[in-house]
Amino acid sequence: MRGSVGLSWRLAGAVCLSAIGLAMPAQGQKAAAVPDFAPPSVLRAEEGLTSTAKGDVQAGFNKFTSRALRNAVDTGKELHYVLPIVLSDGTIFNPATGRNDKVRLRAYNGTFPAPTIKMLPGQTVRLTLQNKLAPEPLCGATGNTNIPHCFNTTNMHSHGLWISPTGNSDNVLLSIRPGVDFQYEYNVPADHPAGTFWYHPHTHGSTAIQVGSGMAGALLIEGKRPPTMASNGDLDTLLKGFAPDGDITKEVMLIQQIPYACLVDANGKAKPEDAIWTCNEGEVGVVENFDYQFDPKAWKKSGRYTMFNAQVRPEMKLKSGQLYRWRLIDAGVEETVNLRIRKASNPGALNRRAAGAKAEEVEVQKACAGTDVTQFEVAADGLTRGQIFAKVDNNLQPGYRSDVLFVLPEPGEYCVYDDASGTDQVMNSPDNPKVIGVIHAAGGTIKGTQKEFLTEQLLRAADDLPADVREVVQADLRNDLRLTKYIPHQDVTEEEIKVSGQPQVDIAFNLEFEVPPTKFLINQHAYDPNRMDHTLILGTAQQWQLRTLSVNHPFHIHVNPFQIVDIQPADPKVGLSNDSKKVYEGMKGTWKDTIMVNEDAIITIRTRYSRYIGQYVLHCHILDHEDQGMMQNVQIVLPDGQGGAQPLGHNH
Ligand SMILES: [Cu+2]
Repeated sequence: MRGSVGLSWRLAGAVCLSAIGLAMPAQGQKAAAVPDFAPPSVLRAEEGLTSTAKGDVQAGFNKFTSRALRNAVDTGKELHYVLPIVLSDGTIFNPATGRNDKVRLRAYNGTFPAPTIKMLPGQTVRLTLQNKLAPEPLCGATGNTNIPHCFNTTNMHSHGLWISPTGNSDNVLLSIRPGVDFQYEYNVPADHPAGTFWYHPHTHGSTAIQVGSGMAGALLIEGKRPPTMASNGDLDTLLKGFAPDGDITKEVMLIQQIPYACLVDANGKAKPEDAIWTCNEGEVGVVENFDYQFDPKAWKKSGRYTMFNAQVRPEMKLKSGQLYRWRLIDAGVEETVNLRIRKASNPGALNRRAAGAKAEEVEVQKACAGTDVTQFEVAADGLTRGQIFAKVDNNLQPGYRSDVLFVLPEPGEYCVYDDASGTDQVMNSPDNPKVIGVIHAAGGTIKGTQKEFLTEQLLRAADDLPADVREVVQADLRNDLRLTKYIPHQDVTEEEIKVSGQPQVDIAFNLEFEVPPTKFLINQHAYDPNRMDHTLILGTAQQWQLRTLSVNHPFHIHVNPFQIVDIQPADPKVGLSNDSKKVYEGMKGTWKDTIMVNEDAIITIRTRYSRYIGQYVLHCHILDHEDQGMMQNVQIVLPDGQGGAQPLGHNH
């Protein structure tokens, strides 16, 4: 649980502790005990306003009266969350020293990991973001929008949600400066898919620093709509019996990489770049120096570990012979994780102090050679797949979500490791296998294969459905684990694209190194806030083609998800590399909001512009690339040839 030995977290500076409810003193530099593993806390909806306003009075702009809000919350129609951002003190376990390093990071709610936010389809969710970071009056002084800047300026992105991108909704073109509160209002439509989404800041210039500081949390839309003969339903209704205590927030596995560094010594003197990754007595790890901490080689040099729910190498206690759902959220900034779960062949060789490429690789080879645990993927980027896809190696990129079902087939220890193939796909730098978590499993042993066990469990879960729809769902499951009664979106057909009559949109990522500094480009341009790169027509469907001219980049677009229709080699004579074949295996036909674009691949996607108009962005989800220019503006306009503009006006 939070506050147990080894993981502690408190606010830096003079922010009121009681408002946050967290105040364990930081651990000293003694050897760290292994803390219990727990899911992120869950953000509780406020029953009234948190301002000092008493009774039924107006408390500021765009806020309900407290009585009206309480009524709305009580009836489940509205939720009100308050989410402060504060500089907070805590510790992170460092395998290299066996100690907990002290860190001081920007944190949502003053907690690490950030709390999970839960919503229901059809709800209005108010989220008051309070920027309590220090003022930065000189920020942005370089005048170049593509030089990282204004690290304490923020905003909120609800990654993957299909809601309005404008005004006080999922609007990432806003800047919330230090000292400013802003109440976002998310109108989650009643037909919104349930699933695993996430939230993080998205202000151009400070995104990498803030997400790298740990500012990312799970955003779950819980589904309670069973399938009927007339309509598809939420997968949650089939899987609800497998959630621990029936609570889907306990399925969250938030994956993060925090490249914290000790930039100054105990006397406040700046350290040389090659010394910043070692934190000595009296030093505090921070995420403040973009050039040092987001250099393409920095993560490797840092020796830091990928974390689950804000823990380095967590020790998880699970039951064998039981089905689990993990909602994997890759909230990392720039590291590829090939997640693999495997029985420890030699648990005695597990080494919590493994540090450095050699020791990490040796540990995996010696300890982790047992049976693979298959990850049965039921949803990609929160959207339920038409058919469950079995993976041994789960390729996760920054921004990806992967909902997987799995069973630990027998009692014992299991390695959770990053099965790097030699080169990190995102960073194009050397990478090695690395244990990032250990599972201790007690309980039963399954009969038959993992797939047979899964099929039997799901068939039984479907027994509760009314007879007519049960027959369809169970026939689907028996037909190689299909889920056609649970998919949220219909295929975008060739015919639909043709009828829409829109030209294909081509996207090409590129890096230019010739003249320093490196240029981060899409279609040969760096981001310009005053340039509209794509104008799209509401109500149409369109095909896009994605490629990269220099290194691999994960493509992400806000608001409307896309369907992957084709993946072709960039050079037909050479074909796809084995790496690309593996990365894209099983992806054709799936819906996603983020997809890795490998150098040797051309990816064709289709999307629909439904319901929402307004301006938003697409970008590379290596967030330091985004901050340096790898982003474009997009707008959806009305289909009247005027973009819905006022006659003689100019404001869309
Ligand atoms: Cu990129």
